[in-house]
Amino acid sequence: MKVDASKVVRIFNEMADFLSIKGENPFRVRAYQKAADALEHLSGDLEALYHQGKLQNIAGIGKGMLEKIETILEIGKLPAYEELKKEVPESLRELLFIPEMGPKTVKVLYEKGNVKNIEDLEKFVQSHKLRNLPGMGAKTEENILRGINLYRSSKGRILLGKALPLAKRVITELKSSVSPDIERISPAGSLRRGKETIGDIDILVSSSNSSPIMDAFTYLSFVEEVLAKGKTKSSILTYDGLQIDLRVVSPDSFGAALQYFTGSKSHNINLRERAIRKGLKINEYGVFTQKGEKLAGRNEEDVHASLSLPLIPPELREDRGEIEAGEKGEIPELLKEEGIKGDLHIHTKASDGANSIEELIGRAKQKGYEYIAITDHSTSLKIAGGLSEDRLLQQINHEEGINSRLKGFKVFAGSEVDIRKDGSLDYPDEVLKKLDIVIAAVHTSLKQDKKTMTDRVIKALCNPFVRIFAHPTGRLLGEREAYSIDLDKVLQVAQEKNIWIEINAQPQRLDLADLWIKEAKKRSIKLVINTDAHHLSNLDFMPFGVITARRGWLEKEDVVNALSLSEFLTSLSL
Ligand code: DGT
Ligand code: CA
Ligand code: CA
Repeated sequence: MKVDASKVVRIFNEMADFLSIKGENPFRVRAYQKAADALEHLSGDLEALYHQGKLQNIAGIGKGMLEKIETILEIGKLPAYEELKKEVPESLRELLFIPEMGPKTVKVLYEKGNVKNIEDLEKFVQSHKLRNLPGMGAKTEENILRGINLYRSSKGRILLGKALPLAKRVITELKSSVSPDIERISPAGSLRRGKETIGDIDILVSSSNSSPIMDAFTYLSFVEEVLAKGKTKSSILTYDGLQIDLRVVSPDSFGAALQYFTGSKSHNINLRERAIRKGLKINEYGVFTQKGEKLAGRNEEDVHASLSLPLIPPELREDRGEIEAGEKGEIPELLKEEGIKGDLHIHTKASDGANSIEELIGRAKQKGYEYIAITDHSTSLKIAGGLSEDRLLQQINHEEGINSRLKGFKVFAGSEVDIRKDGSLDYPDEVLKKLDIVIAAVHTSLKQDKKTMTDRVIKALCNPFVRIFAHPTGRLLGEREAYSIDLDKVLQVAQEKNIWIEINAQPQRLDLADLWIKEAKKRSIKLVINTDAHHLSNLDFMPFGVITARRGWLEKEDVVNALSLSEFLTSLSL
């Protein structure tokens, strides 16, 4: 059987965790992590690359790792991994996912406190036994308990940024293996609605011959386990622990099924009530009259039309007034991916990015952009290679030079300026005024109380040179909660001062979140969708930001970087 890269990635990541809990040499641990990282970003099929002898050229895969990959490809498993799994309890790994819990702590708690899993950890902390260990106090207890809650609430949900590429892969692979039997195929569920995290992936197929499709689905190379296999529905589990549900329906009810399985549940309930009020019945097979006459079912558009509604975009189907808007003919013309003309938050190797300005321009042009802003970190963010004033001035000069050679494309001189603890900015005004785009952002002292944080941010936004407030809540999905901040007040100031609020397109951030985006729009605040790229490939995060903007009901007019270069230049001088 074919071995998918995701299987090797999982084995290597687990090896790294097990070894680190055992307290093994950090270099060895790192070797596994690096190889897993490299394999995760592999372009091409693992086995094919291996047979072409191309794996050894990939950075991160050394000789030792190559041999291990070889073993897995040959016998389907790695003996060293099987051994480790017997030695270290599997549940200990899970403890590493709790913020504040490093491998050393896990090891100590296991050996000294017999803490084997999350439940043990919770009891251990609640009974204040943790305090007896060196370096641990009341603060650590609090942080760990908060971490446990965060972990539990996100457990089993994965990022849109991970689910979407996987779903696309499933669709491509199914199409290539059983295309004659597939009439139509589409994602459904929360994935189609573009939610920031996904519980399971739902895919819907229209076909009159389901069995070859179900066969192909359950034999996809990344299937770890087949949970169910039937004529109309099958479910699988992938190597990265993700469930995918595939439903096959007949072509004449595809539209109704797509509406039903896209949800959300509360959108469906509202829609059904509307149908009842009109004396109709709606289910996953179609829309019917009392007498059982079928009015619609083949296309989603017809399903909505039979209820006197325009097609409601999936991203709006969260029961947030979309049906009422449809009724009044007020469904917005949502922003499209092609509408984006630039990216205004990008790091280069001058700070903690990986690429040069020139490389980034190349990629941006390929995307059809007309401008980008280079926004490296400011001085005091030392860990992120923040630029001193001198280096920033040099960078501005360099950018001027580049611009003099460019036609129809512009690089804006920018900076992601740290908002210091007291709300002051990390460069003096004389420096800020030399920049085209000043982004203000919080990176440190994230645990300040709500009032202190809010005042701090507002003070920064009142600086006349600040244009953008980036990743406004600092959340990292599944990893770190938003810092406490009064967004209502911050938006009020943004509105007064014409500050653009960022929708950060990094899959872990998607910050500002959909509900607040909608609120910002209501107050006529402009938003800007940025990738915050630290690597060329991160420029590809843009679609996740666009989906999130659509979930916030945004149209082209609401988004600053949907302006053409000349329009954008005008808006800059306003
Ligand atoms: P998830 O997977 O937790 O991210 O969220 P969804 O929305 O994808 O939920 P899922 O996978 O349980 O079900 C997919 C869709 O199927 C859901 O959005 C709406 C529809 N659906 C599922 N169960 C029900 C139900 O009991 N009633 C109604 N009206 N719709 C349902
Ligand atoms: Ca789902
Ligand atoms: Ca599902």
